[in-house]
Amino acid sequence: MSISTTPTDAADRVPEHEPTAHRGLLAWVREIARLTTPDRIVWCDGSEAEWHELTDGLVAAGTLVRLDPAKRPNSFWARTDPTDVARVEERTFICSADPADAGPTNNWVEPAEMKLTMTELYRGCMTGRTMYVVPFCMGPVDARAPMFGVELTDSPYVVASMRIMTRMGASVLAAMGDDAPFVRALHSVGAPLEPGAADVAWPCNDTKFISHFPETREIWSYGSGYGGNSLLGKKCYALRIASVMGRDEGWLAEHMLIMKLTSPQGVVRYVAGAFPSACGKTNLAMLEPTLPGWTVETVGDDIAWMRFGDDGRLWAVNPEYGLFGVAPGTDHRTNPNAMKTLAKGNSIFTNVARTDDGDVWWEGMGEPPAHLTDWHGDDWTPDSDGPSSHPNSRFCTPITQAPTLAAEYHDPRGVPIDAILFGGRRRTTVPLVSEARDWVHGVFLGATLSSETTAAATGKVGVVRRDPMAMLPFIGYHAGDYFAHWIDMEKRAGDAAKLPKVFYVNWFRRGDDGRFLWPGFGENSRVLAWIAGRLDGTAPAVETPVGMVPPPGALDLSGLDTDPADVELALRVDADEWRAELPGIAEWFATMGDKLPAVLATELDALRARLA
Ligand code: GTP
Ligand code: SPV
Ligand code: MN
Repeated sequence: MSISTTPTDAADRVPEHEPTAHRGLLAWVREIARLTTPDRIVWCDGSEAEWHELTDGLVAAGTLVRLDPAKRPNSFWARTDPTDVARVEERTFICSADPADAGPTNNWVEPAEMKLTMTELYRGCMTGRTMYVVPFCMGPVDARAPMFGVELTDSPYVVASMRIMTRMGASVLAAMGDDAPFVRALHSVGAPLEPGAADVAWPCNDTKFISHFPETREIWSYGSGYGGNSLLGKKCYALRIASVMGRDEGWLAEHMLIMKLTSPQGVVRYVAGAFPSACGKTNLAMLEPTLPGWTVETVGDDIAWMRFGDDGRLWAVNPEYGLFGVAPGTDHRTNPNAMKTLAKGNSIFTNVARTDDGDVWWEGMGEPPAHLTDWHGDDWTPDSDGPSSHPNSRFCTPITQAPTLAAEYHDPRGVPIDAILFGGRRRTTVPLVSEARDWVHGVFLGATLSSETTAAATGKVGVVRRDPMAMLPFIGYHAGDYFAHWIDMEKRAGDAAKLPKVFYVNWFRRGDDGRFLWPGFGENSRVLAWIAGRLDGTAPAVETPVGMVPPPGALDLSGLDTDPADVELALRVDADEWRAELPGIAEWFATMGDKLPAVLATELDALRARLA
């Protein structure tokens, strides 16, 4: 890292102290320094030395606790303020010039008004702190058009996390040259430190804004230090801003895992999957198949950027460099490959529990130890009231450590997608797997996707809501325009046969007593095998009102110890349950007004007719 300036003259220093000649960047850094008045400015180079300096400082500040290096090399335990634990959707804004461009699914404030409000919040907000300049690139730096961003932040925790989650530092800054366009991402925890004042381990502010200015490709975030609120390359850039870029330029930025699936015969298929937050993307992306002979390799676990190749196919790139995964439920039985990734160290664990011998623990990781320090920092025993770890506690770890990483991960062209899965968390109604009849039907399935809310966002958990393409909190423009953009992909493809086939999955259907009807995790390979069979044209399917499903015997259940009756229930399409869905879908579509593509209204009518 290089320290370029001191407080008093932060704004006016000459460029030789700054490791770039990028005028636009320099001007912006000085402008923000003048506004936020940090004590110093640090240009991050992404080096090992910088990582150690940052993490040592965070340990000294009490934000991080170093874990036992013998168990967790170069790894740290973090606890947040108990009010700063997840994305804040009600404080997230799309500040498009025209409110119609934000649509019915986003909060909107006029951009000038939002900037006025936030400028006053930012004024002096970095007093007593360091402003870090974090140059980063979403996706490979050697891409034809590398997707640069620079985050200015006063949180060293964010810097350390960005080093794991993105390609970051001196090499990116060099690649930006002196005039590359970049997304301006401004972040502050909103906790200025007056001279002599004591800091807290997790500074943040009760006032929070996560604002996006789509026309100018800017992000302004204030008040939160956590996850998608503060690691601005992730949801803010790679989904909300990038979805607008994709609308303007003819591509898709999606909340999707990307996997490479290889059959026992060696046939390779690339599958993308959109499931809402905390609904199974990371687990599916790293799956250890229970079906012999099948292999799953990981390209991405959360975000996919999909562009048409010269061959007319949709090629997907994972813009991220790390995994920011849900900790609870992750275990050697459910996701052994995540456990192996974490065992290599170099990770930050946030809001999990710490064991007395310097390791981490969370719910679902085998038997609980007799004593833990929980995510509040309190003593915890198996008799304690609440869970030891926050339900949205996370591990942050380099994706390159995943034993399942596909070689194609590094390829700037990405991988050609054969199938898109949509999936949600539904106790009832939605069958284990179904296949769309065609592209428009597939878009209809995505546009009407529903799921129970999870702890990944603040608010009530377990409430069924529409979550189109698992993008409800992330579509950076009008959802009706977004659906039209998806529909238009068929025209863009030229040859519709080259578009991915679309499937709808639900790993979370339950029996009357609340038990999962399908064992999930590695057993999901059985569903993937059927999907691969559909792509090959070898697997049978039967028509139902909601799509095509595997007939009895079509799923390979050999060696599965789940009751076959449960599997049958998991696959069931119940016309009564589906009829009960119709008013909700109609209501949802009505919120799109005249922006709802007519073909989707036609699909709903057709579904209604098939269920009658
Ligand atoms: P985000 O990172 O928030 O976008 O979440 P995600 O979609 O990557 O979800 P993830 O894979 O982290 O899974 C979330 C939770 O669901 C974890 O507690 C998992 O253990 C659980 N889970 C994942 N896959 C399955 C499954 O197939 N069956 C069941 N029952 N639970 C699952
Ligand atoms: C999600 O909520 O979908 C996440 C976690 O992947 S966060 O980065 O906080 O958005
Ligand atoms: Mn996610």
